[in-house]
Amino acid sequence: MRKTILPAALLALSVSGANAQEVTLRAVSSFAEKTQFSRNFERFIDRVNETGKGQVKINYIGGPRAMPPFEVGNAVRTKVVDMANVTGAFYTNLMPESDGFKLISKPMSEQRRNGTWEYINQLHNQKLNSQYLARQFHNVPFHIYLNKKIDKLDFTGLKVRVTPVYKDMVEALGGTAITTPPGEVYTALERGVVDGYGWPVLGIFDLGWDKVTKFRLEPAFYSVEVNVLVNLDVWKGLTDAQRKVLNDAALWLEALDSENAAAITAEKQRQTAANIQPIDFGPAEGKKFLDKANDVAWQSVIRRAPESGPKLRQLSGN
Ligand code: 173
Repeated sequence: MRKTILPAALLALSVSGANAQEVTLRAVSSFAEKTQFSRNFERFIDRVNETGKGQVKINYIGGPRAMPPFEVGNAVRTKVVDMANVTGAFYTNLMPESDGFKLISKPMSEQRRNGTWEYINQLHNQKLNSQYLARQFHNVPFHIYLNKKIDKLDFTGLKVRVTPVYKDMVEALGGTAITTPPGEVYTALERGVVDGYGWPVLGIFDLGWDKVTKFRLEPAFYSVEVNVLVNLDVWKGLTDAQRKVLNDAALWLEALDSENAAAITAEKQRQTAANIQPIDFGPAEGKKFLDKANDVAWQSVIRRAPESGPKLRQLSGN
């Protein structure tokens, strides 16, 4: 009798032990499900759920249908959710220097080597009670898209939908900046509430905005950043093995950036085919535009975050 009971009891013990070890993390995205800036995060979730079986599991609650995008940063901070896919532009209210991340364009492999990741992680620990697990979309810049043709780089009389990413720059060019989450852009364009909007070079087709967009202003500027954050109390409560699953998947996620260049080429062709025309005033005007965009953004970051802004600028190398 004993011989048969003992292995069964041991088996039961080890199974319940494994169950007790597996942690489930609730995750949200600040971008619509299955669209450009959620897609890689969703792949990351699948990867964690595969490689972390029995240790860590991510329960994906969803995108803006589950939570308004501008509330996502605070939700990670207060542990309303355990993990989020969110751009710094959406939590500048809690961390003004997060508006400076768009000005840091080095690849993550380098940022992890040269102390940038560590510094930005400290800022997230302190101000957002979170671990800065990963940053995505290296080498993906932003554009201003317009429905009115302009004949010089001057936005006087134009209303442009913004987030903190584009606000200073639109205002520096004389435009009126109107802040909205992505979910309100289509209707604002359709109704003529705005004459254009800021958005990355990728992603407008996922949202149907190609149907309400006429022009793409050149040149592209800044660098998209979409971060994976984990609530810091949750992070500290994980085992080393669980943290390793997440860190390994984070590096894998950052390596997906090698797909970006081809995606941009394809997207621009698709925009051309959709009759979205470039507006381009040539290299000299383009350089003035980029210098101005860079200057006004750093000035604004340093004004609002005088302790950390200069350090971020130094790390950025621009
Ligand atoms: O335009 C936006 O909503 C925005 O700020 C952003 C940031 C990163 C990726 C996509 C959009």
